[in-house]
Parts: sequence; structure tokens; C-alpha cells
Amino acid sequence: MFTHAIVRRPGRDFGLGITTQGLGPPSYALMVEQHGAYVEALRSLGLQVEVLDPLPDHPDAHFVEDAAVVTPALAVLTRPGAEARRGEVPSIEAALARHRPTARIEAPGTLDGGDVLVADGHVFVGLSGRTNREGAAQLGRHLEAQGFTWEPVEVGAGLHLKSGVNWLGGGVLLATKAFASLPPFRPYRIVAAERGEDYAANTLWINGCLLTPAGFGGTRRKLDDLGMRVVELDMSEARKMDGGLTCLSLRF
Ligand code: CIR
Repeated sequence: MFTHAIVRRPGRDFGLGITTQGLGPPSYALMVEQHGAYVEALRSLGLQVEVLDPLPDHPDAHFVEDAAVVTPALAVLTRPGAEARRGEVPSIEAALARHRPTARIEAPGTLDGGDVLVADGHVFVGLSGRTNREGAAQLGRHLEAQGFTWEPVEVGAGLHLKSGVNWLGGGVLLATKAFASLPPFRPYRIVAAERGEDYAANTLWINGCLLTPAGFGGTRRKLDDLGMRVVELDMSEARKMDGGLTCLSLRF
């Protein structure tokens, strides 16, 4: 169960962040509204949410998940794969140091939190354009020291591992068709995102409830079949910047 979340309000310059989407320029006003609804959803599920201020000159800084990996006993500060995002880490470190001892990923390692999928005691670490083998291995040593097992997973398509596969609790993963067939995920029950609904794979489990992006009816029906409460959130503006529900918070 999660008790805390750290989020950051998007800055007015958030549209200057890195993106591969080509979905057009995002609206700041709409992003603020959608971010507010996200924070309210977390609070309604019992989380104490700490809201950080926008970080000047870091338009992707509200995607706080990429700057750290938080386990029950440790916060590992990352070394984000995109150089432009490395300046986000010190302010996340300051916020997390109030809750956990900290460790860090060191050069030449790179790691984005979006590549780290915790499935109970086992952790999948995506090797992507942002996370390299060295970064994954460094994180792996921290995880092993705390009793987790872990394994690397090649991220063939998409920005991060969690762009394509997420933990729904109870041994269930939600995955795009491309991720669903990968051997590391065979031991799990897999719910496949509906064709044409890959973005819905970025669904977030919070204390037995599923937060899922609005507008993906086929996948939504499959989530309803799991018998958990499902809450849809409009993610149109974060999506334009390659972001999703998982990357907007650090949960612990
Ligand atoms: C980036 O490219 O780094 C940001 N525009 C999006 C980061 C999304 N993070 C995530 O999925 N964990």
C-alpha cells in the first residue's frame, strides 16, 4: 500500500520538454487542470501528496518519476538518460531525503524511473534509450541488498518500459501486444491493451484502485473485468509530451 506521493506542478514552459509525439502543442491551462485532477485522485485514495513547485528551466520536471526509484528502505536518485533532465535530480533528492536514506546512480550509468517496474518482490528494469546496462546494474545492486530480485528487459519500442507494461497487483500485468509476448513476463497473468490503445497500458495501481487514461474503452472493459475500482483521468496534455499517469508521481 502507498501512503505518500510526491508530484510537481507543471511549469508554464512544459511544452518545451522533450517529445516524440507530434500531437501538436499542449495547452498549459488544460495541463494544470488535468494535473490537479490527478493530484485529487491520489488524495482521494488516501495518499498524502506533496506538491513541489515548478523547476525553472526544466520543462519535463513534473515527470518526477524519472528522477528517483523509491523502495521501502531507500531512495535511489537516478542519472536520467536525457542530459537536459539531470538538473531535476537535486530537488527530488531534497524532497525524498525527508523520507528515506538516499543513494545514487553514478556515471557512466544512466537510468530513468520510467524504466523501473516493481512487481511485488521482483523488479523489471528496462534497457531503453534512457537507461543503460550500467545504470540498470547499479540499481540492481541496491535492489538486491534490500531483498528484491530483478532482471533487465530490452525496451524495443516506446520511451520507457512502463510506456508499455504496468503492474495491476495480484500477479497481473497490463501490457501492449508488443510487450505481452516478451519472455520475462510469461510467469504473470497478462491483460493485453486493446489494439490501437497502447497508451492505456500506462495504467497506475494505487492501493487496489486503477487510474487509467480516459478514452480507451476496449482496455477499460478489460480492467473492469478484474473487479477493481477503475478511475479514468484525462491525460491528453501530458501525452503530447510523451508522459503518462505513472511518470507524474513518485509513490511510496
Ligand atoms: C521525456 O521525454 O523525458 C519527457 N518528455 C517524458 C517523460 C515521461 N516519463 C515517464 O514516462 N516515466
